[in-house]
Amino acid sequence: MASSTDGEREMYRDRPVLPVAIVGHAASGKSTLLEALSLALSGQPGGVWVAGPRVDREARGPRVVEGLVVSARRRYTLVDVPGDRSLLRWASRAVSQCRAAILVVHAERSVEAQTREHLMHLRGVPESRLVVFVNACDAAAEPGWLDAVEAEVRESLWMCGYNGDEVAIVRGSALKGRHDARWQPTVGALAEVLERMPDVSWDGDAPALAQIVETYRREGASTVVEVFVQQGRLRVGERYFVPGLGAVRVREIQHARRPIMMAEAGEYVGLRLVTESTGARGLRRGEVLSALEAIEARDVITLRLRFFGLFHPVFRRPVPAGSHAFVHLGAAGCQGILVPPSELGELQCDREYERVRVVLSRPVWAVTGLAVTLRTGRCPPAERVGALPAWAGTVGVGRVMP
Ligand SMILES: Nc1nc2c(ncn2[C@@H]2O[C@H](COP(=O)(O)OP(=O)(O)OP(=O)(O)O)[C@@H](O)[C@H]2O)c(=O)[nH]1
Ligand SMILES: [Mg+2]
Repeated sequence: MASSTDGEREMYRDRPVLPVAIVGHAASGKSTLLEALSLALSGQPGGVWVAGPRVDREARGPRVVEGLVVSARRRYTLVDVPGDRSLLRWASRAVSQCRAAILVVHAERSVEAQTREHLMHLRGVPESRLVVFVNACDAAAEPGWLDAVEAEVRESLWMCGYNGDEVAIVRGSALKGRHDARWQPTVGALAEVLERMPDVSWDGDAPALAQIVETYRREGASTVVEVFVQQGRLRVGERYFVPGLGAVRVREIQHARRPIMMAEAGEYVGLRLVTESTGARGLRRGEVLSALEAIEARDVITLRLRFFGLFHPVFRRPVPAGSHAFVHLGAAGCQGILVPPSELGELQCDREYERVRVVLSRPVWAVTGLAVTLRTGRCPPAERVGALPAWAGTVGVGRVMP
């Protein structure tokens, strides 16, 4: 019954919510850790493994999935980010919403390419809400080797702009940590680090603002989407504005597959929306629902950019001013033209830049601090007649500046 479900949800809502991104190189054990950690957190007195991760993973290929688990002291949304380099854009989505992160490093392979790339992406998550899990220690028995791995991890933390000595590092095994009595305490230790992380203060009383992170079925005027509530509250029956589209009305809200009447800041929820203007186009990933008509959609953004050439000798080719780019802004994707500071003709791929502008092909919601992935490649300057963008890959990450 809906009312008892609501009552159940209310019970957990007295605990603060924390979305945590689980990031790291491909096959480092992130998905395995999500399960082990969910078991550890929900195994505490008063803990509940509420839902997930969602099972539609195989159906839609590797993608971001979330699980909701309640511990003794808070509600965690554990966000599993796929590690493959071709899926780096998913990391911008997760990093834009999550206020804490677990970086998974495989004990046998130590720091790898996406370990550093994800770490660069995370900048903005404070040291106090970042923890490194050195996984698969069951397969790398030598303590001397693990000390070396830990040293390399700290060095990478420093390189990526963190105070490497202030970040907690936990050694353990996600695979064995699910049921093996010898390894369970290692996942327990990770759960303890999470429990000690400071709370995030969500602005629950601000006007509602939610970003669409996924769109699903469209049935006539009704569309099912997944959103992350950035601030305020969304309620069933209320109208919200989608810039460039018009008004939508919320018909249903689901949280962890349960119907609820209201969604709160910090939560991922499913919405059934009805578009009020006839003939309207579909809703797009990255668009926002807002209680106010005037929200910050920009067609020029300024970025603080960090190029991966800092670590990869592969990305040494400079990016000329006026290059085509593709930016992932949180969950949104948009084409644009790169405009470096006027004194620079091109951007070196092993640097960090403070004020790179991107002229976007359409207005996109881009609040200050939003995580960005930048794709360029064999990009001819845009003004050349007939020049078409040829995407070659992700070359850097950054954040939106004021
Ligand atoms: N020995 C050992 N193997 C592990 C451990 N954790 C994960 N694995 C194995 O490593 C492989 C990859 O694990 P996943 O959890 O799928 O890794 P992932 O990081 O989610 O991979 P992607 O999503 O592809 O980036 C699987 O075969 C796991 O069984 C561990 O603690 N010890
Ligand atoms: Mg995985």
